[in-house]
Order: sequence, then C-alpha cells, then structure tokens
Amino acid sequence: MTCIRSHFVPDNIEGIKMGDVVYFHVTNLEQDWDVPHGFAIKGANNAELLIMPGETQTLVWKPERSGMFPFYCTDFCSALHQEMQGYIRVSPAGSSVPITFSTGTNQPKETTAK
Ligand SMILES: [Cu+2]
Repeated sequence: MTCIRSHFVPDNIEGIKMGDVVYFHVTNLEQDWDVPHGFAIKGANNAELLIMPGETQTLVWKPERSGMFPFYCTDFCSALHQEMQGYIRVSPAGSSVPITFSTGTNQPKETTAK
C-alpha cells in the first residue's frame, strides 16, 4: 500500500478471511521531508504506524471478527487528512470471496484471484 496526501492506494480491500494474518507494507511517497503519514485499523489491538517520507513500515494484523474495518491516517497531514481512510472487509473462514482491491471506488478493478 502507498500513501500520499491525501489517500491510501488501494483504499478498498476484500477477500481477507478469518484466521488470516495480514501484513500491510505501507510506503509514504511524499517528497517533502516533513509530511509523515500514519496507519491504523479501527479496533486493532496493535499500535498505529508512523511512516516518514520515503519509508516503508509493516503492520501485522489478525482480524478478530468478520465485517467491515475502516483504516485511516493517524497523523495530521493536510486539510484533507480526515478523508485519508479506506475499508477492509473480512469474510468468514472458508468463504470463497477472492482477494480484490481498488482505489476510490467499491467496484474492484484488479484482482489477484485467477
Ligand atoms: Cu493524515
């Protein structure tokens, strides 16, 4: 995943299933040295990331229930900081929902499922 003012790419993710361990590798693409971004998942038990420009950090997450989880920037980055967010949908274990992700729409354009 990448982040730059003021969005994450991708910002809609589904196909994660209960029991999965999810690794978010988040890269801050900012060119200005003083614009860190944060990354947190609502309800997660781990702390958020603080990612400096040019840096990549990893957050490991194990969902504790199925459903929708917002994720969001935790470091004020611009006037549009509050819009810097997205959604992850976690499906029940064993479901057949393929991994899909998209940006700025809920219509998946890309998929890793074949
Ligand atoms: Cu922000």
